[in-house]
Amino acid sequence: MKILFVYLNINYGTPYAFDFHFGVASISALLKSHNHNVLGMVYGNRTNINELLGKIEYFEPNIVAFSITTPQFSIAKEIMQKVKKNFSAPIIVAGGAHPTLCPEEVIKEDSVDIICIGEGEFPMLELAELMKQSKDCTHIKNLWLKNGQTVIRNDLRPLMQNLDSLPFLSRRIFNNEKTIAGFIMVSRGCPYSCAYCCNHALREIYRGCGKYVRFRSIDNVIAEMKQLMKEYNITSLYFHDDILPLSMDWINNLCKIYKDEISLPFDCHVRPDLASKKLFEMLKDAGCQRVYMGIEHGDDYIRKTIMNRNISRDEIVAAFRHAKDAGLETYAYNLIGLPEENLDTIRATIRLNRIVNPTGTQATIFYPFPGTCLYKYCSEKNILPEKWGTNIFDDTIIELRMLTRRQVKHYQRMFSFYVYCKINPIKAILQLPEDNVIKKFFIFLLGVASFLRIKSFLKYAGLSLLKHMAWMSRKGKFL
Ligand code: B12
Ligand code: SF4
Repeated sequence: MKILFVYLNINYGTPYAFDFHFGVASISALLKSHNHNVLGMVYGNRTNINELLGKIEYFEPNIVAFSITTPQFSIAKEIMQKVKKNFSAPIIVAGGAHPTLCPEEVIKEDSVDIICIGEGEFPMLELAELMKQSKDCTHIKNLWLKNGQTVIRNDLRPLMQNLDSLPFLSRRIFNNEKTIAGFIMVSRGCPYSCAYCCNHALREIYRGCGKYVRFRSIDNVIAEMKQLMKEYNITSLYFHDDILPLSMDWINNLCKIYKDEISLPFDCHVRPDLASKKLFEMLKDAGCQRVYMGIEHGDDYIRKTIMNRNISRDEIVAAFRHAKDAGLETYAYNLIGLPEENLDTIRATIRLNRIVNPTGTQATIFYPFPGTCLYKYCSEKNILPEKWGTNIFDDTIIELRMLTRRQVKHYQRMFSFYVYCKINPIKAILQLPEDNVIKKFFIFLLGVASFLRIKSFLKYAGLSLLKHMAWMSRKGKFL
């Protein structure tokens, strides 16, 4: 069978563009290992619908499969409609976070033939195999299919417990393997229940389907790393897992073997309340250069009660201190624009960032993902949007009682400037958005200063050379 995967990545642009999808690459690898013909396409800001239509015309896929997150869904609908209007042959499958969390909303789209809830590897393989043999596909677990006017809603299959049984990712699927070669995932799921994150909602969907948090074996992870070193000559690794050191035993073993057999610099995500001096020293010793940690919010009530993030200020401060003591760089994640947010609570987040003084920091704008506790909270307070926004760096989509849209946008853009302005003014200016006049002027001044330095150096070097030549000629050395 021929399958074209389309990963929707619109308005998730620079500087955070990431034109790769782990899930799609995993499904593709399994399909390829069963001799199906798979093609991938990233539908980004610069993609034109005609490019996609052209690809379908040329490749003639049996299935066009879209991977969709909630912020992409409104755009996805338009694109899928255009594909359906232009081609009657390929069936359209929608999978990913949004169809998993909001299946009824997605299946009711006329353009969508099938949706996949949850993990897509084996449902897609079964679909491709049965289609190839022209057999009935209506019973495939994890899939909802349309049969005339009715929708067949199949049950979920158990979560894959042995992640090692999957082939390594098909990294070439989007033709950008050089950029993403060092990106790796070694686990699935997270056991915590932060109210803004989809993990508790996904865990609820998978209730009764087996263990939600799963890790690959260390041998399997090391084998993939060795393959990446051989095939792509990678110079560093970035673990994209929600939290890498969830189990101390697992991370301990990984670090030991990693140090001996891989020994490349790497970055990973750590939850502050799991951090300790011992953990960071171990990570550093294995080659870790930077840890990403969520401060998330500086106001205790918002962090603990609204966000259900049961981590104290002291734990946050200690985690960053331990990381620095171990010689690691740190990067802080923060959220602004939460329900009950006001200027004082945003400032509390800025102040907490100043206290921990991370190497880098960013704030994104709260987005109420369906199925999460905070979505329900926003729904009860009647502050949900009528239309889904597309970007968590751009604008708030909920109505805030105590803040205007402009204020939220302003603090998102200027967040790292405010954090560093009292600690390191030069760094603060460099953190300003690219289009900021002060930043532009500062960079111009830096340019002038370095030009003058070069000029005075040249002048000095020229004068010294002349003096030296005069001395040499006085001594008759040129004769
Ligand atoms: C790593 C990660 C990223 C990485 C890489 C994402 C990527 N392109 O692969 C980066 C940093 C780039 C990223 C970006 C974003 N992410 Co993100 N990300 C994750 C994370 C932590 C893991 C995802 C992952 O790779 N899992 C492992 C793979 C194997 O599983 P998977 O992606 O879920 O795919 C499986 C199934 O979903 C399904 N599937 C997926 N696509 C398709 C398509 C078809 C056709 C089929 C049949 C099946 C299928 O099969 C796959 C294999 O089993 C999850 C959290 C989580 N625990 O899931 C959030 C998560 C997916 N991200 C999320 C969001 C919102 C975003 C961003 C909008 C903003 C942000 N938070 O930074 C952008 C959106 C980008 C976009 N274009 O939509 C949300 C999605 C919520 C929602 N309701 O849509 C999650 C759930 C986190 C959260 N907030 O709770 N993300
Ligand atoms: S710890 Fe991180 S990944 Fe886990 S539930 Fe909380 S926000 Fe989500």
